[in-house]
Amino acid sequence: MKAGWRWFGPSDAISLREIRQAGVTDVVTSFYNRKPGDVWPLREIEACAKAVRRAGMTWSVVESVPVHEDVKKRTGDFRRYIENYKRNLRSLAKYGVKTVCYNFMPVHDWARTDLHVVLPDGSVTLAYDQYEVCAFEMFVLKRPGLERDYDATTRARAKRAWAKASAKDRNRIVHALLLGLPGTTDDATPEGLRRELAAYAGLGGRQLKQHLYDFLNEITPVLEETGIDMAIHPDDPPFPIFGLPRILSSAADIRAMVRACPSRHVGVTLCTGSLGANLKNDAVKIFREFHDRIHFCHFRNLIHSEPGVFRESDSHLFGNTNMPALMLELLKEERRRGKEIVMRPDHGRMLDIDKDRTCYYGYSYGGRLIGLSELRGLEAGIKYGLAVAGRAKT
Ligand code: DNO
Repeated sequence: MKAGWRWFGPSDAISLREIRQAGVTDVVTSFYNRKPGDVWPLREIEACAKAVRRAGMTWSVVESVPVHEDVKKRTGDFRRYIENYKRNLRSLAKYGVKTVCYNFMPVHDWARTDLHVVLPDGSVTLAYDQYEVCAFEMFVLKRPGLERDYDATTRARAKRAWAKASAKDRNRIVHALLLGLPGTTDDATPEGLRRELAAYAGLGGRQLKQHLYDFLNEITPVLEETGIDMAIHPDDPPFPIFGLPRILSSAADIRAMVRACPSRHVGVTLCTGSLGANLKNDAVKIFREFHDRIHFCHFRNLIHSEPGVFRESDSHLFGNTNMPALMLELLKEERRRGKEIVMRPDHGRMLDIDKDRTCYYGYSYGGRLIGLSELRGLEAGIKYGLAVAGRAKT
């Protein structure tokens, strides 16, 4: 496994030097000031690759090259944006960036309802509660047709929860759901969000998926030419939110994409936190089934109190993803390929060690440092176990 780390560029509170000190070899970054659809100047790409190299690491994964909403809807200027995308892929490949993590989720990248869950030891984590999302949709967004996504029991419970919620709690939910989390462009307002949602009215899941396959098949010649692997990020959460169609929430969705896009360069980012938000998803099984299409990994864990209600775990090892079993699958796949796969510890708790700096939600230094160390320890332990077992056999 190659130790990856998401770096938000020169404005990141965490420096490349600190990242290297964490044991990282592979930096995962992008140009966060650029809008989806923009052409990235070659010299910017070169400068970034050089800065990472100077710091003693490699820029091997770009997360993300955002896909313009026109491409997702196949409206407006989508052809030009696809051409721009291809151009960016070619430029990235020139500087050795051969893995692209991106998503095709309409409007919203990822969502949480609480960004400040304080754990008993004083550290802070993120949480999601589908009843709070449902209440937000009913009372803030006032979204027509939400009965299609939430059954009567869920709606009744959401209503009760909202009635009981203090002004502070309501603000917390609204703020969290409208916030531009890393990956999204700007913070939204309820009106702005309503407008963006309206642009997707009438576009169902099946059609959105077809648009994804069309996009991927259109860029496939460039993937073959450059050797770039496209690693789609699963939906976060992998169930309905705001009435938006979902694109990649389950093994069935990955299966359909793989079937529609025969190139092996078309693959996924195995994000255990996003997939694991739906308890029906089993990351280990998913890894086994699509092993040769897993181009990048985000590892972390979740603790559910019930389906649809969870928080990010205290530890990357423990929660609803069986991390040792998954690590074993990753190591087996690396052996088959004769090549290591980049894994980045995805999110981490906010610890006191970071109290004097502003980190992006989920992207602390201390929390991710622990996560990475745990995962590297797990890897070393499994490798040793395999070696011992191998020797015992001979
Ligand atoms: C959240 C991240 C996502 C991810 C994008 C990739 O923490 O995993 O924002 O970067 O979905 O396009």
